[in-house]
Amino acid sequence: MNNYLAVDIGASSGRVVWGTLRDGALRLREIHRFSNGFHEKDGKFCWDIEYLFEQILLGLRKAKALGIETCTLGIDTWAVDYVLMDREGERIGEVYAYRDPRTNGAPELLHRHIPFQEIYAKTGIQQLSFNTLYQLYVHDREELKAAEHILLVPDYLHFRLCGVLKSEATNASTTQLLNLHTQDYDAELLALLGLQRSRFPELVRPGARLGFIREELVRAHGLPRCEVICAATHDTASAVLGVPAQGTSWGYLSSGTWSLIGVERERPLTSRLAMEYNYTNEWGAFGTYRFLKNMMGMWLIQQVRKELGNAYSFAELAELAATAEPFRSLIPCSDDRFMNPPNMTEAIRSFCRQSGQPVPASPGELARCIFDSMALSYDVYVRELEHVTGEPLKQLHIVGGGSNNAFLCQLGADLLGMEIYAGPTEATVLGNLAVQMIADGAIRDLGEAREMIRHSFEIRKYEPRPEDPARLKELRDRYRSLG
Ligand code: LFR
Repeated sequence: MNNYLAVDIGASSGRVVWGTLRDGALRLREIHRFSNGFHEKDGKFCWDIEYLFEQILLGLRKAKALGIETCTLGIDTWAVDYVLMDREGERIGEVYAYRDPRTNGAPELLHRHIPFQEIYAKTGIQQLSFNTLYQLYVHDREELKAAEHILLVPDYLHFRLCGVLKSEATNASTTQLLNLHTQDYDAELLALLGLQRSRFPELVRPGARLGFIREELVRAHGLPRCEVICAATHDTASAVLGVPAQGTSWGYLSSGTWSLIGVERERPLTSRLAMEYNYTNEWGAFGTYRFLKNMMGMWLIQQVRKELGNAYSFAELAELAATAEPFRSLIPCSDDRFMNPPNMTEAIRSFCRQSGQPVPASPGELARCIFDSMALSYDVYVRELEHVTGEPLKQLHIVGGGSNNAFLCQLGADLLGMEIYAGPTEATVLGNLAVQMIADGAIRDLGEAREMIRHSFEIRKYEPRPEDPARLKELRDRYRSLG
């Protein structure tokens, strides 16, 4: 029996999970869980990359203590953020977090040199001001000049573990620097940044075998003998692999700190409408593309919960929301003002105040405002998605932590008038493991992996309850009018 370890690090937490295949079922055991978050340092918002690396080593040590002597390992993390490294393999400067406000206004500056339409035609990537393209554009020139290598976070962690320099394609596509036509970094965009192609390692696809963890690390930390395999290193790419769907006409909603809503396609879609709606074509594993859009996700409630002194669990906040008055106040969830405000509760209240709505006061009212608004934005985006692809969706799969929120899942089903399948929570870990298992020959292909996930984990079905069409229209109009 082979041991597969998934390291999955999101913006708010990370885990090391042990996966095995037994009697045709996939089993998971969480070995190590740790918190994550960016912190402010000298006015910059940064990730603590050394801490994250230590947590991986700690997880591996725990794996060894559980009797794992040999294994494969795959890493996935959030996207777009990068590490600069010099010739000697030393990190240069801090690792900026994508919520750092330094990229506010950066797209407008860059678009003076190249219009967004041209960038979109090349890359098919949605405009988000924190994309690596814009981050590098405003990065300190001296630091950038000194950098021999620019590595996305998982690529850097791979390097630290096994000394191999590669650029994993699913994550690299989120840089907004990959050209869909040449399938490599785009020369013109690199030239605009003043960077040579050699600063970025060679692209590799999920499933590539990177090598074994360095002997000195194994000895110094008491680690298992572990081969690093490139997972789909962008967490969203892994999450979508882990969607237990069958057939056609399904959409997904990967619900974590972000809500990523979209469909899987075999070809990118870069039509004018796709650009206007700002849909992205992120590269997936096994020749797929994720045609999706980012919307603000659990970040809103995570922040409010923190500001309530962590006095309520997420489940309690959902229960309180369920008893609060519905659709009393709404916010445009994905508005920039909610990206990284000094105080989320205040940002929500002040929006409601300014837009003449009742100001949510209690925890239940705040949670209700967030969940109502999120469910309404699912509706807006699913309608857009159907319009732009010309293909109606029959069902939506919600995976990730948000799939546990029964209140929000039901609300989504009601507003969308569509069946929602919720779960598994650990889709990202499962997608990460699936790539390793396929690389290993233990699973044939993605279809088999999804089938196995479907049979191994509980998936809850939410049927839409009838809604009054006039009320639905009123709600949609109200939500769209928020901007
Ligand atoms: C989700 C995610 C999104 C990406 C955002 C920033 O965790 O990876 O896909 O747009 O974080 O990296």
